[in-house]
Formats: sequence, structure tokens, C-alpha cells
Amino acid sequence: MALIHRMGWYGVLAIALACANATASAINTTTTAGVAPEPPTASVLARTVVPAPGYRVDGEGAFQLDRTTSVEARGEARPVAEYLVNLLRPMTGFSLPLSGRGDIVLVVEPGHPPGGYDLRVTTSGIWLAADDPAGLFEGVQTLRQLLPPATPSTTRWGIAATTISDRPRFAYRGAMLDVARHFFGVDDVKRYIDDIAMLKINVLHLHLADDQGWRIAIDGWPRLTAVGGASQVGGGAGGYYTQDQYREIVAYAASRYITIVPEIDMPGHTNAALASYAELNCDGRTRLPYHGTSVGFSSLCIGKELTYTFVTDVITQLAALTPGPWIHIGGDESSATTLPDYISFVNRVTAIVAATGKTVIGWHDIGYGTTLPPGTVGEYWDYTGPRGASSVLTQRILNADGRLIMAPANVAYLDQKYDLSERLGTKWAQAPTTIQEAYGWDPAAIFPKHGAESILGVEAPLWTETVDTMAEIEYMAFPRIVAIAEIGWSTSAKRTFKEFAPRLGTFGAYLDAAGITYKRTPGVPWSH
Ligand code: TNX
Repeated sequence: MALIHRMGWYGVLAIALACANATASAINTTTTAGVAPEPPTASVLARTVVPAPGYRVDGEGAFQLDRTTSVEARGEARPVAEYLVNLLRPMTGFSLPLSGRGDIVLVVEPGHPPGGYDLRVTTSGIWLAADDPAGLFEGVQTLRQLLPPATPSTTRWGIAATTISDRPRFAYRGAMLDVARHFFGVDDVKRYIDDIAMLKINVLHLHLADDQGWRIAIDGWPRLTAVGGASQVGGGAGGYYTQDQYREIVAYAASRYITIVPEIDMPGHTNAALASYAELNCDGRTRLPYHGTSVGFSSLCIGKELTYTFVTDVITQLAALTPGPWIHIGGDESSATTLPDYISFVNRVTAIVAATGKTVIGWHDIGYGTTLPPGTVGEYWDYTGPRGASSVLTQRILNADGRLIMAPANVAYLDQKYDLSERLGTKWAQAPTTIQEAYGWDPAAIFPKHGAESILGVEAPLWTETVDTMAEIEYMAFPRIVAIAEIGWSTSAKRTFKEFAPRLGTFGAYLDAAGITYKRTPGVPWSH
């Protein structure tokens, strides 16, 4: 009962709502007309899950994790099983041996939902199965939310009996972190990776270069980091990743089944490179480091061959550091480049990426290109209300057999202010952006003509002009990133904020337990 007290009745309401989605005949927590349900005891309280699973039916009783519990990994499940016990051991204090026979069985085998998993919790054990380790990993994220949040008072580790079958709506579920406007070191990026992994986000896009900073070492171009890396918004010291540090980030992300997408924004947003090398400028004169927050004033020199030597070196080295399929070339807000120059640049640079075997991603502006390689991905950053130019540009990307990542600025941008009185954030994209707005859109409804199969996925970008600590990153991201993650994952045709809000409120207890800073947005029944 103490736990129910802590969660409040919203948690219980959320269970009822979760059950309401399931097949009526299988529900045993609903009641016959007029009879109030018996409140579940602490140990059988079914926790709610974000993003919402596709199918869930709750059962009777609960599985109790205790000091006798063991974990078994079958097939290729071993790394995910290790991740699970490494999470649970410090939380619970139980030894949870990984052994030949376990009460918790993790299985990789064919026959489960593509990209997802099947989970069954009974009083005697837990069975979690998926086609591949990535799907199994997403199942583990669900399991974490079925356990109580790890608060100091948590002593009983019950998981209410349930059957879940779950799979993602979109293959690409992204978050973007701008490490150029303010630099964030390896440990911060790892922490953000862990934060987003909880939400079944499987791509982290790193915005590695902009006017204010160049953040990745490129062999043969040492001034990019020595000069271009030594600045940031407000004039701080900046910083950069060596290639070894970058590999460490990529490997850490891979251990969480997250793909890193590196972005070098070009031909605009390049002042840091132009400040590093005089010869990259058309007039041969180095630019001064930039510490402000304007956009649209810089451009690589489109007519110089050296520009393409530079871009080829950068892209080739980034491709070698990138096990994932994508390289992002930016391409937004190139107001200091003429349109003919922009088009010729996009044509050449997309071909440079294609020559490395990688697929190009660019902001949707790259739709101006006239020779986009087949399969090019456009990242849509205009508003949810479709607008003239962006509708044409996205169509051109689709005509190149391309796909779209939906990141509409007025709802998916995590840097927009929660309300206009906030210190952090910007407001150009129709701020304030409330949690209700972040949740209340559908990626397939923006361009209904394009068809749902044109959408590769969704992304929640966090630009960092106003953000320079980990706590500020988390504050801007949470809880809105939970909304974007659910939009990317959940297959439910009729999501409503009303149903989401109590689940999000419950999730707040997990954020508290993980020490994640978040905005207690109005309209959400935060758990305490
Ligand atoms: C626009 S939208 C940008 C970024 C800024 C952001 C601030 C887009 C692709 N680019 O350069 O950081 O606004 O909200």
C-alpha cells in the first residue's frame, strides 16, 4: 500500500487505461459494473510503460525478484542479459547470476515482432524473446519500467504478471544533440545515450560542427580542432573529440543498440572551419572565431577545388569512424550561399558521401539538389502545418527514392521554451512548446500525400545555444523527448494526451530515481 500511496491513484488509473487497450475478455483488473476494483498490493502493482507497448494484457499475481533469482541467456542474448544484470545488481543488491538455467530467460530466436519483442511475466518467471539483440534490448527497457523505480525505500522488487507483444512504428527513432554551440564531453554524451536508451530511441545524431565550434579531429587538418574547437557560444573554452574518443562514443552507443549519425553542417554554419583555415575562404582570409547565436552568415567557398579536398577528407574519415549507414551533411540555412552555388555544392557533396557507401542525410533544404543519390534522407524541420517550399523540397527528396525523418521544429525541437518565462531555450519556432504540443502530432499527417512509407522515422533535436550543462540538457529534453519517443515507437492508432499523461507522470518517478532533471510540466500528474 505504501507504494500505491507514493504513486498516487494516477498509477492505478494508468493500469486501468493500459488494460482498456487490451482484449476485454483477458482483462482481470476491470470490474463488473458498479463494483470498485480491489486496489492491487504493492508487489503486484502493474507499472505503466512509455513508450506505450502495442499489445498488453495483465495477468494475476507477480514475479518477485529476490536473492535467489538467476538469469539465463539463450542464443545471442548474452550481451543484453549482461546489460540487464549490470543494471539490476546495484539497484537491488541481489547477485543475479547469469547461469545455464534462470528464472528470467532472455532469448534471441526468430518469430518475434520485427524490431520489437515478446515479454511474458508470470508468478514463476520472466520470458523475454526477440528476433535480434536490438529488439531484446528494447524489451529490457520495458522490463525496467515494470519494476519499481529504484528509490532508497524500494525493498520489494515485484513485477506484476503481464503479457506484452511490442514492436516499433518506425525504424529510425532519433535524438539530436548539438555539441557545436556548446561542447559536451564524452561522459555527458554517454549519459545522454543512457537517458535516451530508456525510451527505445535507437539513433543519436551528433551535430559536430557549426559556426561556433568544430568538435571532431580530422587527420591532416589540425587547426580545425586547435582553432575551430576552441570556442563556443558565450566565449567558453569549447573542446573536441579525438578520433579515439569519438570511437569510444560510437562503441558505447552500440552497446545500447544506438547508432551514431555524425553531422558536419555545410556549406553554411561553417565559420569554425573558416576561422581555422584561410584557404577555405573565397577571399583567402581567416574569419574570427564566433561566439554569438546568429545563423546564415557563413559559407564554404563553392568554386574552390580545395573545398572538395577538405570535404572529402572530412567525410571519408567520418565514414571510417561510423559503423552505421548514415552521414549527415546539414545543408540548412545557407543564406550566405547563392542558390546555384548551393545546388552545385549539394550535388558534389552528396556524391562524395555516396562514394563512401553511406546514405546521405541532410536537412530538407538539400531537396534543392538535382542529382541526389537514390535513398537520400531528408530531415524535415519546418512546422507541422505543411508549407510551400518545404513541401516541394521533401517531394523532391522522395522522388530520388528517398525517405524523411520528421523533426518539425514547432513540436519536436527540444530547445524551444516550455513557456515564455523560462530562462532556457529559444522561441523562434512558435514557442512555447508544451508537452501537450510535443505529443499532439502525427508524422504521417504532415504530408498525407507522401504516404506513410515515405517516413523513415522521427527525431527530437536539441540545439544548445542556451544550454551548457548536462542538467540543462536533461531539463530541456525531459519530458518532451518522451513524447517524441512514443510518437516514434507506438503503433497505436489513437494516441491521446489524456491517456499518455498518467503514464508520463509515473515515469517521473523513474526519472527521479535516475537523477534526471526534468520540467514538471503542467497537465501531467507527476508522481510526487
Ligand atoms: C535552426 S532548424 C537551426 C539551428 C539552430 C536552431 C535554433 C535548423 C536545421 N537549424 O541552426 O540552432 O534553429 O532553434
